[in-house]
Amino acid sequence: MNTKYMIVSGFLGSGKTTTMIAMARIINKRLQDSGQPGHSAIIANDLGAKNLVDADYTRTADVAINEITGDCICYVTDDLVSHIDRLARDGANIVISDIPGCGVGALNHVYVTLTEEYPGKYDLLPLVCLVDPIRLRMVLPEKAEIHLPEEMRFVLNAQLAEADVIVLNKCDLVSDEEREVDLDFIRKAYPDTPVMAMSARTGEGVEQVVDYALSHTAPAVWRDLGTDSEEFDAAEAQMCWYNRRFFAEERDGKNIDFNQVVEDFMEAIRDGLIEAKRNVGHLKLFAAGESDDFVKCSIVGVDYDLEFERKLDQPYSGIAIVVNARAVCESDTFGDIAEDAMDAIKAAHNLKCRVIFTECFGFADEGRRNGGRASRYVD
Ligand SMILES: Nc1nc2c(ncn2[C@@H]2O[C@H](COP(=O)(O)OP(=O)(O)OP(=O)(O)O)[C@@H](O)[C@H]2O)c(=O)[nH]1
Ligand SMILES: [Mg+2]
Repeated sequence: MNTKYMIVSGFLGSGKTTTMIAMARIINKRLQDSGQPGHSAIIANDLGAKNLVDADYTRTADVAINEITGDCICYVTDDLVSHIDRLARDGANIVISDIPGCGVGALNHVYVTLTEEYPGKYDLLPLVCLVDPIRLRMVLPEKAEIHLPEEMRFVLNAQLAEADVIVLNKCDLVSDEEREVDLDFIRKAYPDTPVMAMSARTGEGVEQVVDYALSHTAPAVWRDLGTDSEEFDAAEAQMCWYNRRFFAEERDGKNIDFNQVVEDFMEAIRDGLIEAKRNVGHLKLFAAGESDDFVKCSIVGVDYDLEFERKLDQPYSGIAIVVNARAVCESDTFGDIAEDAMDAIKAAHNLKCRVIFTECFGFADEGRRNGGRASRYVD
């Protein structure tokens, strides 16, 4: 039997990782309950280094996981195939992957390419695009101001336009009436696309989305999404990626509450962004303590609350922290904001910090492409 492969797309912080974990758990339980062999597995895809927050977090969820980092799955088809096949050799019969949250093009670059270059190799399940009700306000008729540049509307619309099924996630955050308004808007804007609603956090509606995905196949037919346009380039050019892993320890070796350190660090970055009049699509942090103790938290925009999915159960004298941001900000400005935030927690909590790695790059920054080769000479 062919391995099934499904892509979950959606804007930064729309809930792709949370959804993939929720879906994988449901599928695994169904397989187990029915005595069928196999399991589902996740491929976490992002730009930048390995061992990012999403992969570390997914590893805490007893779901098989593999990472594709450094590039979007849209441009590394052979790599994607080898990852799917490796997971399949380890017993996975359903593989779910995401694409980076500013990404558009999974339909044309992944599904259509797989169909052309590896015909019949996989059963392609519907391309699920998640949308968060608050982000949706960017494209609703009232075009609410949520402090993201105009070009981001283009990305959000293009993501919805390439979906085989659109899922309004985070329904727990809105009333039933608001949910109906949102669903109605999506149905009218994309009349040919089925629309569903769920909450990956509470689990409401996730079974139905899994049912839909497993009982349909993706048509995988090329669509013009306008990604060769100036608008798309302009949207991408405003994004920066920040990935840092560091070890923070209390200078006198005392055990301290690192949940408070994490909160102060995240809030300091938020304050810096507000001051610079910039925003972040998703700022996330993960740090693992002893055995299965960990802290994971996110902010999906400067206007949103800081959310802890989990807090540490016990204090520590030192802990390795990984922080990732996908921001709408110049990379050098974001780098400075993060540095200031780190200085602030060092002073407030008597910490010393060893940086294990940092990456901070704009999507279109010089020196990122072309194997990193870039130079300028001015007379
Ligand atoms: N209230 C609520 N929060 C959710 C839901 N799904 C995800 N979240 C939260 O939204 C934030 C982002 O979720 P992720 O699953 O990391 O989002 P993502 O799309 O994978 O983010 P990126 O990979 O950075 O683009 C986290 O704080 C989640 O806990 C939901 O259904 N309801
Ligand atoms: Mg994610």
